[in-house]
Amino acid sequence: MALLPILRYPDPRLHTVAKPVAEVDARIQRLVDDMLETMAQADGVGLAATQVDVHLRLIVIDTSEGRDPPRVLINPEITARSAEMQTSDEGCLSVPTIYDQVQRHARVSVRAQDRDGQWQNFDAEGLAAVCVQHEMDHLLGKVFVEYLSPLKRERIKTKMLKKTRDESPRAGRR
Ligand code: K1U
Ligand code: ZN
Repeated sequence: MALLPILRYPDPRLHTVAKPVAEVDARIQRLVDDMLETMAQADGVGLAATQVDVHLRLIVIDTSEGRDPPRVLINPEITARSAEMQTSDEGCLSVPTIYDQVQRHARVSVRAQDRDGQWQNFDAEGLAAVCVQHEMDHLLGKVFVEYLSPLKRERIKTKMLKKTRDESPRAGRR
């Protein structure tokens, strides 16, 4: 297994729309395993393939604090959304150190293939519902900061560019 580099906002590749996975083969299973390792190492509760610069409809989620195995969602679709909404703090491994409030559906029903290519259905609420909607936005090229005001978004963009420069001061120099 391998740790994959995570794209950082405002990298334009985060706005790529992912394509469906045609076949769940050994290459996809290896990507799943690498994404699970990358998510765990980064202390995340979710990760979308978009964030590791692979533009396929694949996400992994682990919101159960070790009680259940992580969920692998290949070609996920939301089949039902609650009318009730909830507002909660969100973070993103592609926008480190930034947390802000986002309103989402309180419950969603999801249909997706698992690591073996089998179709599964499940209902999510609480953090799992937030995480599914956040990760599915990534597959559409949307980052959670796009729900915030233009002013906040510009401040975050500036902060992330500075953070990236400070962490690798030689990058981009001639
Ligand atoms: O970058 C990502 O897409 C992963 C992201 C998922 C997420 C967490 C919480 C709300 C929405 C989306 C993270 O894992 S952020 C870091 C984190 O571990 C966390 C943040 C807030 C609450 C719980 C966990
Ligand atoms: Zn994210």
